[in-house]
Amino acid sequence: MVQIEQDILAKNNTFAQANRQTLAQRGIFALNLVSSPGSGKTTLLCKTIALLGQLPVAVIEGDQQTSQDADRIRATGAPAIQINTGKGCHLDAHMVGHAMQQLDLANSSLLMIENVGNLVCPAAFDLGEAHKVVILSVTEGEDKPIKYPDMFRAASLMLLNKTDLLPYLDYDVDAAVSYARRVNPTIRVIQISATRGDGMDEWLAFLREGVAQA
Ligand SMILES: Nc1nc2c(ncn2[C@@H]2O[C@H](COP(=O)(O)OP(=O)(O)OP(=O)(O)O)[C@@H](O)[C@H]2O)c(=O)[nH]1
Ligand SMILES: [Mg+2]
Repeated sequence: MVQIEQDILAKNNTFAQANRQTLAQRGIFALNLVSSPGSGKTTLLCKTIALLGQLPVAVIEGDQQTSQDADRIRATGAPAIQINTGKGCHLDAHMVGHAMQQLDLANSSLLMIENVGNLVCPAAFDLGEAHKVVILSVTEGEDKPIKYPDMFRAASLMLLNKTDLLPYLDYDVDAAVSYARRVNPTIRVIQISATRGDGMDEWLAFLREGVAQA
């Protein structure tokens, strides 16, 4: 079992390295959005695309079935490719490399990859992204970072989403942040509401800064 896992990850890492090199050559800032199902990844992407203005953005969508999320992205006017993983629970770097070839990626742009919704499998797979961004919504409970630590350890940024619902919930934001920092002391946290727009300025500044550096 250990041998098989090492072989799969080694092969993935080779493809991830190739993706990373292509992205670096073209000045593309790529993010890998990971979370449990329904935390608001696609909602956030649609909102982000609407607010970004002139900055070109393309999206790779990962789900087990359907093209619903890619359809939602295309409705905003941004190019999107849907990858269906079938029984698979995560995207891998080989799939993403193919999708990158099919997408008409602009130089000096943003590439957002929405991974399959779950807090386990996507943590282990490098896609060649600059950062993993984990989205935790306030309806999921404060304790997810310590129950699924690999994902929160692998991410550079945690977006705490659906904060518009806080008045209706018994949710301790400080506890959620401190659990995240327990597994990853350097993780950055931005509180957002993808539907209402809270926190979008800070998130957009992070994206613009990333593209400028890429
Ligand atoms: N109240 C509230 N609801 C939100 C927010 N963001 C997303 N939602 C709702 O949460 C539900 C799931 O949102 P999606 O964007 O489809 O979530 P997702 O993470 O893309 O889901 P999967 O792709 O299935 O993993 C939808 O009903 C959204 O309207 C938010 O900031 N506040
Ligand atoms: Mg989605």
